[in-house]
Amino acid sequence: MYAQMIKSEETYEDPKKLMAFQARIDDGDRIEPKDWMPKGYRKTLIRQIGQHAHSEIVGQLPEGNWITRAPSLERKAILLAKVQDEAGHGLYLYCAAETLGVSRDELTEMLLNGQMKYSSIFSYPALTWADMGVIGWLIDGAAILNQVPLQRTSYGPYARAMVRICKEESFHQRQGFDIMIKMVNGTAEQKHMAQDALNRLWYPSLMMFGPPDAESVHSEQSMRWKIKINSNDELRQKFVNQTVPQAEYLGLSIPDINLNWNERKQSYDFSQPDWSEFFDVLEGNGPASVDRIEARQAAWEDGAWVREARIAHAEKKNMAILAAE
Ligand code: BYC
Repeated sequence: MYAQMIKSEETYEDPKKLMAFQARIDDGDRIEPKDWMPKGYRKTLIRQIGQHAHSEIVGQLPEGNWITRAPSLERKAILLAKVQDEAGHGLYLYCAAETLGVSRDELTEMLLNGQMKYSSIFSYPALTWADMGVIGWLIDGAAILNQVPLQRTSYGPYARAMVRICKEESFHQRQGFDIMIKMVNGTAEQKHMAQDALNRLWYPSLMMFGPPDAESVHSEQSMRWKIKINSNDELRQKFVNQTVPQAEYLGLSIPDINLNWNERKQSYDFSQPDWSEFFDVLEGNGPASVDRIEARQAAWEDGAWVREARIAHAEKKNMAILAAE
């Protein structure tokens, strides 16, 4: 179905319907699953919501790997709850994508065969316990900045999924910052681990917001349709402005010699990440890219019996209903 949509993308759309649709968006109307929508709008949403869902699910892997090694029972319970939340976020988002006529199985297939992406940040490994702190502090912090405006996105099921997700992300961000506070007030070795995690994950965190606006192929149309509310660069700047004082509070240094408060802009000047590295990661060449897809592939194969059992159960139920009629 999704493949058919891509093929028919160029086909004619009634200009009157297109204009009426844009007028609804401009008026701030919510678009619901049964409403008429341009093929490009549907396709963009499937791409963005699908990739967002995949990011939540793949995003469980680096943290899931640390549950057994969490330093206390309390930290273990908190991390477990957080990782379970990410699974829930993935499920809300797959459900929102399904309202657009694509199945979760199709989306998963596209992740596994490389047709669909997941957030670049999860192609980096989590090497120490301090990475759990930085993931919560920076990665969930970046996710909140990106997702809070998405609560006002034009597609109803996506906007509603975001409301619950954002509440949980706030807890995730705080637990990450709490780990960082503990680490920086611990031994010299713990503080060093915290700084090292920040050094490794700072630029990958900046990449989460997507390429610079000038290279963002989808932004203009997505913003016209209010699928996206802010540009990639706007959110990246907001993230830097928000994070620098937090790093100062922790007594950690952002690994950027060009970081400077710009009085005129009332914002920080900062160095851009290495964008060639970003595009390379998107091609599947990140340090943990192969591991991530292999893990998802194994999970998909391990879960085959559950899918088969559910289909068999549904068929049995339908037969019973038919027999009773
Ligand atoms: N990683 O035209 P652009 C989480 C792709 S999970 C990978 O600017 P767009 C969490 C982009 O897809 C949070 N790919 O695109 C989970 C496009 O390629 P395609 C995940 C990226 O869509 C567990 C191309 O680059 N959040 O927080 O207008 C534990 C050109 O880009 C990335 C979301 O998914 C990237 N970083 O803007 C802890 C938020 N950036 O598709 C935490 C929803 C760009 O044409 N998504 N690309 O092949 C969005 O807001 C937007 O899709 C983006 C990109 C801002 C990410």
